[in-house]
Amino acid sequence: MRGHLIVVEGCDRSGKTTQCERLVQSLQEHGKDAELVKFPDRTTQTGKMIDSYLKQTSHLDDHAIHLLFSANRWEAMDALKEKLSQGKTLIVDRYAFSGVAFSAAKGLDFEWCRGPDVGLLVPDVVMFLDLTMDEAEKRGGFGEERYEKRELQMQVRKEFDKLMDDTWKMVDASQTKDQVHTAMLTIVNELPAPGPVRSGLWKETQ
Ligand code: FDM
Ligand code: MG
Repeated sequence: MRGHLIVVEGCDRSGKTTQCERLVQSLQEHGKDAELVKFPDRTTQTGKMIDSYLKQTSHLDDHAIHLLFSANRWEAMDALKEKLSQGKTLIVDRYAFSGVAFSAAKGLDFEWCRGPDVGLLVPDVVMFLDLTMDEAEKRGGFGEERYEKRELQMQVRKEFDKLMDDTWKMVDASQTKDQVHTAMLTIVNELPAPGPVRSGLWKETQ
């Protein structure tokens, strides 16, 4: 049986990365073959360009960087597909939803933003770590990277709202780390057995 493709989204400071790591560890401890995937993957050629853009050591046109983020996902698809069919469950820290939310928040056309990711693997579930901006800021300010600013993050949240549908699982990220972890683990454990790997993002309800 193939593994599940589990996407975790949320605004900055929501605890995504910490929780994704913990989820993978828990699943492994329970005997599941699970692996962490992170977008952007900053190690590849496109990833290095993205990294320098985010660290503000390079400038790129908004459309160009959007396409690079998408290319960074596309170049990973064959490998992810292979892993899923080998039975690996993939926990994916950000995906095309972040791609659209951040670029649209900067002012790019929402529909245009969806275009490059049409056809990506369809996740079995999207979990959204939900945290208000005030709670996010209480967690100790944003960092130095390009998008780590209150105004933009507020807009990103609005764009995420447009992408959500009733298949998304909202997780209250203001809970303790243990509570968030338990909520995420429960969602994963309740997923139905997966059917064949599905390509074709956005064509369904998302
Ligand atoms: N980001 C992330 C995008 O703008 N588009 C994308 O497609 C993806 C995957 O990159 F500000 C933004 C979101 C965030 C930044 O992400 C780096 P991490 O999770 O902080 O590394
Ligand atoms: Mg970050």
